Amino acid sequence: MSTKRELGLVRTVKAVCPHDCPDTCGIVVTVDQETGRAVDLRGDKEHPFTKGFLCQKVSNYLERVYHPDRLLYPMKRVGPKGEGKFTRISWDEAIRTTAEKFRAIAASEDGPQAILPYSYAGTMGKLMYSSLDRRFFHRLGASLLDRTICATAGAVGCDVTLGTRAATDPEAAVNSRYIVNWGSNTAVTNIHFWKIEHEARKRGAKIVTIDPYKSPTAAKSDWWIPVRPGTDAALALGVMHIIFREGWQDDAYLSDHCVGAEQLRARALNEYPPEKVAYITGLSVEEIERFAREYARSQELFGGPALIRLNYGLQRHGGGGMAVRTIVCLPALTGDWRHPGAGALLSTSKAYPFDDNYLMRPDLVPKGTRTINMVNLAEALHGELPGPSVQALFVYNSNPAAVNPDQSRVLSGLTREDLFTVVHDQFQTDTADFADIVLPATTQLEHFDIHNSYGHLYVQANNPAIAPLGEAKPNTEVFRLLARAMGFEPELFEESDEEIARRSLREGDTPAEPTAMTGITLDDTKAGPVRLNLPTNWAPFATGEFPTLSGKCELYSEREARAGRDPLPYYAPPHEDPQTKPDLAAKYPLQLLTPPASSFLNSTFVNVNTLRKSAGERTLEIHPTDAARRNIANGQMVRVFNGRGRFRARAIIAESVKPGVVVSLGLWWRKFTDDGANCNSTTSTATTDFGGGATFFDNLVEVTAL
Ligand SMILES: Nc1nc2c(c(=O)[nH]1)N[C@H]1C(S)=C(S)[C@@H](COP(=O)(O)OP(=O)(O)OC[C@H]3O[C@@H](n4cnc5c(=O)[nH]c(N)nc54)[C@H](O)[C@@H]3O)O[C@H]1N2
Ligand SMILES: Nc1nc2c(c(=O)[nH]1)N[C@H]1C(S)=C(S)[C@@H](COP(=O)(O)OP(=O)(O)OC[C@H]3O[C@@H](n4cnc5c(=O)[nH]c(N)nc54)[C@H](O)[C@@H]3O)O[C@H]1N2
Ligand SMILES: [Mo]
Repeated sequence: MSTKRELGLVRTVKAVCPHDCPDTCGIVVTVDQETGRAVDLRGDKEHPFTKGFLCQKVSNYLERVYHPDRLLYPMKRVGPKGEGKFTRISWDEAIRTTAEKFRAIAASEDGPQAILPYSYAGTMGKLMYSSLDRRFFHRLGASLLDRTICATAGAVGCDVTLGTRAATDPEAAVNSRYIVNWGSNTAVTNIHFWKIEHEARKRGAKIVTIDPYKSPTAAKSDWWIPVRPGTDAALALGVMHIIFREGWQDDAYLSDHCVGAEQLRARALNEYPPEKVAYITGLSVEEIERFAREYARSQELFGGPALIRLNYGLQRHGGGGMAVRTIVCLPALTGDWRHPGAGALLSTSKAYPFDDNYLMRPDLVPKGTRTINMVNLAEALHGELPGPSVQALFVYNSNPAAVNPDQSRVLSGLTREDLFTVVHDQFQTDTADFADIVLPATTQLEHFDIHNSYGHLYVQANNPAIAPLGEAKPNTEVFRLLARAMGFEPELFEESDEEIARRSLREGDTPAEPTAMTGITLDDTKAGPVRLNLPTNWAPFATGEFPTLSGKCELYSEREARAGRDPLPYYAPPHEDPQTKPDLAAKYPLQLLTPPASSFLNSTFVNVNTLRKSAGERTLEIHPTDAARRNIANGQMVRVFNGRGRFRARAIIAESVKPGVVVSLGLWWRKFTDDGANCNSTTSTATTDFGGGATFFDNLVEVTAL
């Protein structure tokens, strides 16, 4: 290869990792000019944030791109639903069949709302995630999908307190001296930020992890705080109690930039004494007192401000939205928002002013169109939601047969003979097995896209490196073809992907007030990552300026009060809480957490042999006391079950969990299991208090030896 390189027979292309991860890595792909094949893929050393290193999954990306199981042409079903028997058809037939079906449903009594698009974040590119697809379904008048499966509980929770997502400049976090990974497996799910935490540690920072599970992050931290699942709001309120009791609060920040400090103080002091918080959270009073002291006094004790790296684990419980709303009050009490890289960091995605209205055209949605919460796919497919029953499902960027809660009911819904299902994917996923029509999708190496990030502040274009494999097509092209077949207005769909990207950047606009993207052109981003127009050491709330109604940090929320809800933070127990649901816990006493395995990205990569081997097999980590009570030996196969379903796993007896908690790392494909189920056979479709989010980790089960 080096000779080819010397002879100028290879070229390099700047690409972007499209997967659902905060890091949004810069990638360099080397392509053999003679064969057109990508021969090397590595991290872009010139990327200021991701700095040339990739995770294990994407280091092996060419194995995924050139996988022998790539879908290469459209197919239609020939066997029973779910069996996965298909025969090749032309694109023309696939598009025609789909358009005919959509037209017939739209013209029927049920109307177009009987059609449900189903997508999530298989790719996070602005074009492939949400552009012509949305325009198409909006124009069609299909049911709207509320994309709640991951981030909405915390997003709405943050909004209540801050008016936006909790954000700070991730690169400035090296300045923090007390870093709390709160429900965040940073070492696995956000590896470039973990590197920054270590940079801070070299400068004297202490790293703490609050997690019921001794995750790789907890194991490598200076202190693991094993909170009981779903009780983080109580812990945060206990910390507030101690801060107010000791007078450690930043009174100037509270009075200048916050509303409701007095009310919050009264709530925390009266209702969340450490003894009560210890009972709820399963922590000792000493642990709570020590954490509050270290966190609130990090300047004196560690020489700098504190940062909470807040992530998704704590959101996946009944009270997940309120937990986030509560935790993001803390930096106002301590005044940590004053300092760059301190405060709290959930997601930087809102820092990017892409023109989403232009991309998705919500104005095309017919008035009165219903919205279906994606977490309730099981209910939607069984006709249990208001409005017409779902007769057609179009799945792309997602694998609901594996990732959705209540798996067995999702599968029985997908098995309905009268349901017309189209799946557009790169692989024959568990969901594709239930399709009537399967469409082959390009990978990121084969199409163009433009990206924001939810973990850094750079805009990046993904330049295509290779030609599409087989007859694979990008999402945008599929919806162009469908729009043509439906006879929809060409001006909505006949725009090139690059043109859409330019318009989404608002290229050429000269707004009265420049934005974080003014002046950033597509051509700049094609050459490499471009930082948003934000100051170095960006600290959005250093001098208040919260984008709430009051313009302040809303410790007390007038908006919540007007909506008839509690205007102050409080602890809401999980739906399936052993403390408050003793009857349920008598049958299913263990709280099951099913976070993703590090070698997989949710259900993506499970079919890549190197990564599946690295993940090993399905396991269940269980505390020695809980194992002994059930006569479970280390390494023995167990059944994990509740009223919704069951799956098998190999027991690992370990103190990585406290008694009462079990962990099974997630999202296997059914076809790679011996029982045709994954952990989502046990999870429920109950939703979070804010944002209608999924409650994957709010899940009581029992375990027996097999
Ligand atoms: N390698 C890899 N990286 C990923 C992903 C992946 O699948 N694999 N997924 C990507 C996606 S889509 C997302 S959303 C992010 C998720 O990023 P994270 O939120 O970091 O990931 P999780 O592992 O879901 O949850 C983090 C931790 O929360 C803990 N947890 C569970 N319940 C509670 C609780 O009640 N309180 C507290 N304090 N902690 C709790 C879990 O045990 C887990 O260790 O990661 C992204 N990055
Ligand atoms: N029990 C449990 N369940 C969970 C979670 C958990 O921690 N525990 N995590 C939850 C979270 S955080 C999330 S974000 C969701 C994720 O749910 P999904 O977004 O469904 O994620 P993936 O499993 O990664 O599936 C994405 C699919 O998109 C396909 N794809 C990739 N690129 C393209 C493209 O360009 N075009 C098309 N058409 N398809 C493409 C991939 O091949 C893959 O099959 O899962 C949730 N489910
Ligand atoms: Mo996610």
